[in-house]
Amino acid sequence: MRQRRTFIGLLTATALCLPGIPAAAAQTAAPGPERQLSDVIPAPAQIAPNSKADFTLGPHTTIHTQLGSAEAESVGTYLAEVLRPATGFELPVDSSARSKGPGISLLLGKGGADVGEQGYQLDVAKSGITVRAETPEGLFAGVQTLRQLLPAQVEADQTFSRTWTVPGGRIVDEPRFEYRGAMLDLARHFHEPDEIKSYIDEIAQFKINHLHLHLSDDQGWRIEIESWPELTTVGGGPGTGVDGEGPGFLTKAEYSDLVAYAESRFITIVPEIDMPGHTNAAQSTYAELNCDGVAVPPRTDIEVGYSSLCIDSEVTYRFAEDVIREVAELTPGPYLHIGGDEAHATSEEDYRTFMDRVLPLVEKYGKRAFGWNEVAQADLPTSVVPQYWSTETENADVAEAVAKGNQVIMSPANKTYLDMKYDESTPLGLQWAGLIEVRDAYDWDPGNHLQGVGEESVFGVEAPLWSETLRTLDDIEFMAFPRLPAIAEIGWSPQEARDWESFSQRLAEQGPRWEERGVNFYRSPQINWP
Ligand code: TNX
Repeated sequence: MRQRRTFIGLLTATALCLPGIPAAAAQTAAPGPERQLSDVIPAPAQIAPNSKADFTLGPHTTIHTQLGSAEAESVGTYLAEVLRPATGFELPVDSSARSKGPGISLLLGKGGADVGEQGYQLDVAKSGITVRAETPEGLFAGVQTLRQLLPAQVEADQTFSRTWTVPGGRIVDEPRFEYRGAMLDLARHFHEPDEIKSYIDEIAQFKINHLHLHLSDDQGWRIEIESWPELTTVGGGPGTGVDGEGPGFLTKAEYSDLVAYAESRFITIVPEIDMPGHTNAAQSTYAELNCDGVAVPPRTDIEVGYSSLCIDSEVTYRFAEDVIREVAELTPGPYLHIGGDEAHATSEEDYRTFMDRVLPLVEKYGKRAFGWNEVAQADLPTSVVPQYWSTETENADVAEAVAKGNQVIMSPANKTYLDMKYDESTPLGLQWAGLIEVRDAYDWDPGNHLQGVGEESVFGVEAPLWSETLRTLDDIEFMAFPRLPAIAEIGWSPQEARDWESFSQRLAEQGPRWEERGVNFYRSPQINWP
């Protein structure tokens, strides 16, 4: 990681009542901005407020975007679409560099601080706002920051007649880890494409840049595979949800549409096909995937660890290759997750045999393999990324892989599992990894959590959300918010820029924003919601 400049740390001359100024005079002064430059999740790397440089949006504000860049223009269009309903302003997007008027400029290329591929510099001055980045992705991150610097009402879908002021100053920002993920489990309960898109819109605001989709498990198979067509018609058919809900699966067209939608929010889809365990849906659909050639009965209970593909059968590898090939072809992103967790019905030797044959298939079809941390029991090429989900802080296999050069995604279940209950009274969720209140999700450091896995071996962090108990988007939102922003901040912000007091105050301010957007969230008693 590059050296960070130390910047002016602290805040808000605007909020201070300066001695010598009579209170009455202070009251009649123009109101300052509702927000402070530091009121952002994830906390930016560097903040330098300037209370004399607030910018107020107006009916003539234009969004100027980098000349000749269609991508910058589409980020500008996204910003305009976010701001138009509540402000009622026209906010034309202009990529011609002709009009000069007051505005918000989204510029690509050098000219700002060195912020890497994902970072941005945001300058708020009286005359206008400029976001500079090396990539459209960086501009998008800057736009999310800008959005949070406006009053909560900006998130409403009806127009308010009021002032829209952004606090003045400069933010220079880039992520601590390049990978910041969330996961949805479509297998235990299918989630409709529109629900997934809605989740994408929410997590993008916190600079999450990957969405891992858990597409197959014992209960259901949720992605169309043309060479094994009954996986979806039967394996994803009626009654395949945990409580007998269903059918549900993504056609290839729906999956591709989701990939494109996510891409428009700079989120990469990471598909997961879980093998060699968690395969009951496939094995109840196709008899030849069982060693005895007899299809197992379908199951919708929430037991784990009972299913295994037949390791000695060539059909298993034809199946694995067909599935990996078709999913890889559909997926423009660089990663493909092959699960590998809780294969308790597969012997250790068989597990290694399976991984020795299947991991190279992921590479054959052009993808980098992810697997749950059990994959570290196999002989791992250094390109493979184990995703650490265990609750222990020691794991010899993972430490050994890291010593050989593998990187790890950190998802310790007792910190990042969004399906764990908040407290005993949480109506949804499980509690095998413990109860996870907001502060538990926030107060840990992925750079020193797991023995033998230091900062430089951490590829990123991810917050999985398993769906045994979750059906609707409301359910998903209730479990994800407000813990998802905690994980997002851990993944983005420098460790030294974050602390619970500050986070809990900034999180409180997200409450009204979720309310404006109609997002369900858990009103944790740890937070002083306004
Ligand atoms: C463990 S974590 C699982 C999932 C369950 C989850 C429930 C992991 C890799 N496997 O199969 O859905 O717990 O919290």
